[in-house]
Amino acid sequence: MRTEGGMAHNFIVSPQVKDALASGTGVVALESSVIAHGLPAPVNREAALEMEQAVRAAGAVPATIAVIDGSVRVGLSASAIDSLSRGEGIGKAGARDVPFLVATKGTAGTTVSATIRIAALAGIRIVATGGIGGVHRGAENTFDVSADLREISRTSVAVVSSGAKSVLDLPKTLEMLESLGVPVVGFRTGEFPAFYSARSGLHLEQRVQTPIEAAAVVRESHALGLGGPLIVQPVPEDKGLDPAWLEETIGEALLYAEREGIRGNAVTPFLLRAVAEATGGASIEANRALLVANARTAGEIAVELAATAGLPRS
Ligand code: PSU
Ligand code: MN
Repeated sequence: MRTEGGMAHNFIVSPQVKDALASGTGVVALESSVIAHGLPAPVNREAALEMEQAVRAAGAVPATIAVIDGSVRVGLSASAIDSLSRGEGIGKAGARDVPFLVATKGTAGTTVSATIRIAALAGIRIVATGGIGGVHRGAENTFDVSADLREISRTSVAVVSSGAKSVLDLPKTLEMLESLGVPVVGFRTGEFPAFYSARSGLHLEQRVQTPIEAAAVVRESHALGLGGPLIVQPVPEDKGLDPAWLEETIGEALLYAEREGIRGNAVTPFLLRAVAEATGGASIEANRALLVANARTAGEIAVELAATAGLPRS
């Protein structure tokens, strides 16, 4: 993929993203599994474009990442986003899936794990998403723990999310993030957000109030060679779901998934769809709102990171 002398032919950074990186403009990478599998049409396409717009409004340049016909793409055209939004036949790629996809000329939306690995290769330092993958409920039996966690821990790319998806076991996910040595910082919150809902009851020890403070944590994490950090911000207040109602809905979705024998990387998309149906689409509106808010915050942090790049560290 990356050759000694630069980028290989199957690693394509768009001209806009290339220019931004060269001129020291802030860049935010965006994942594309949420487009291909996380949200239904037409909201997926709308949300993808709104996220890009939110990054631009903050003064940074968006770089949506995907694998298309065997090429790793950093920065997508509107037509590429359109084809990912149609979803049918489009794979879901974690970091480990990328080599096979490139070798066989496949196409896939990239999850957080693949997106941050590719972002790091391209020299991008921050990614925005909705909710990261984590430790699934019942993982003590299934061993189902998202590759996002390990990848965040070994990749110095900041991730802005609304915590981990609420279908997961959030206390175990936080424990795992601690074990893996990932800094977890609340952005204007002292509580680990529960994706569709702002409240999880899980206390965060570290909290920042401004993009400048968040950028400082990102720089220091990277200086220490740590992964992440994971910067978490709650869903916008008017779109958040009631935590008790959400829990009830998730309980039903989990039983349904078990009855249907859903396994592997199909679990998360299946559960998100089941929750969307049970909430009459309210979870989709929450998801869209938090994606856009996270893109905006990541854009603001990227601008601060760019502003201070190259200065001597104090
Ligand atoms: N955020 C969303 N919706 C999503 C995802 C994130 O709002 O669908 C995707 C991300 O790509 C994340 C993936 O990496 O879900 C986690 O999938 P899994 O649990 O199979 O690792
Ligand atoms: Mn999994």
